[in-house]
Amino acid sequence: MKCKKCGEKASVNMRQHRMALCRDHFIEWIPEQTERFIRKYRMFTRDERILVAVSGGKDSLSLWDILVRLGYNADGLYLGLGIDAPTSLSAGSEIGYSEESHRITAEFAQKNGLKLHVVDIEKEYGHSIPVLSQISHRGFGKPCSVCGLTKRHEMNRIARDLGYDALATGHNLDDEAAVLFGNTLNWDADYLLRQGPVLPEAEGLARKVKPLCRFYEREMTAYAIARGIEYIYDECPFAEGATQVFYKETLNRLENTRPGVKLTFYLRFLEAKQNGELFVEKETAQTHLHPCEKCGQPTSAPGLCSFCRMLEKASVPS
Ligand code: Q46
Ligand code: ZN
Ligand code: ZN
Repeated sequence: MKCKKCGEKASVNMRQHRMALCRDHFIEWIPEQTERFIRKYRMFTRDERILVAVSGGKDSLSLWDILVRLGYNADGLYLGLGIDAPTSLSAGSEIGYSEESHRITAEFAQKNGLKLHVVDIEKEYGHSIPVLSQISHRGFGKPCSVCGLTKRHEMNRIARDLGYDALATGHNLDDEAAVLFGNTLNWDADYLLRQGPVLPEAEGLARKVKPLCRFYEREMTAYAIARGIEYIYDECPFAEGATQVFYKETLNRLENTRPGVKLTFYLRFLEAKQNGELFVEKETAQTHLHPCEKCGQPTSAPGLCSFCRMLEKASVPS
């Protein structure tokens, strides 16, 4: 395989684009494409301040790297989830997942002279995510539901408190296609209507953007390696067995026989949504939101938002 741009030996072959590139052209191509997506979906401009949610994984660190290379004003936010010490919920989490991902993220920021905000959930709310999950009895023995709820709440809180214009996450095409697959299997109208590269700012909610949503996961791995970015290889010990992982594997099997199927699935969905051709006719849930009585973030539940209710159940004063 030869690089499409220079004819040298290619190191990344992208079957879905019928294109192969050498290392040097690949690490130029990724930011060029990202810039195209940022403009196409009107994510943000160079005058705006972006907060990148960084987990220490290849996607979020690559996203931060790309945005900075493109000249955007992007700071990082790391959430310390406390997924380290073994608890009864976490056999096998002895790798010190949170400690290691924090170290990697902090080193990346320092090496590149970037600003990183750190929120330690245990310091902020008295308990780590696995413990909060246990004592609030949410999530059927898995901390992912409390973890997701907490991450959304904290990312929104920091983005708004510190006056950022947009909150960027490193979701790639494999993530988005898996979520879309799940939402379609369940015909979940609310989620389908809200899924996309940009979720606009609304009363109390920061604008959320996903600049990497059209890149395959393996492209992001290739980018991180080609740029020499150190990232955490181990997945969160709780990720194993998650429904999303099963959807990803299913889509990968389809992709192996029909290269490009994942990209088409996602892009056709975005097109249909934009043209009003989705078979779901519902106002987005955001229309009936009001501020939570405790934290002020918008919620559709009466009184407290789900995050504050979870804290209350765990008897943590918020
Ligand atoms: S970090 Fe949190 Fe994930 Fe770990 S506990 Fe589950 S949701 S798997 S992206
Ligand atoms: Zn080349
Ligand atoms: Zn609240």
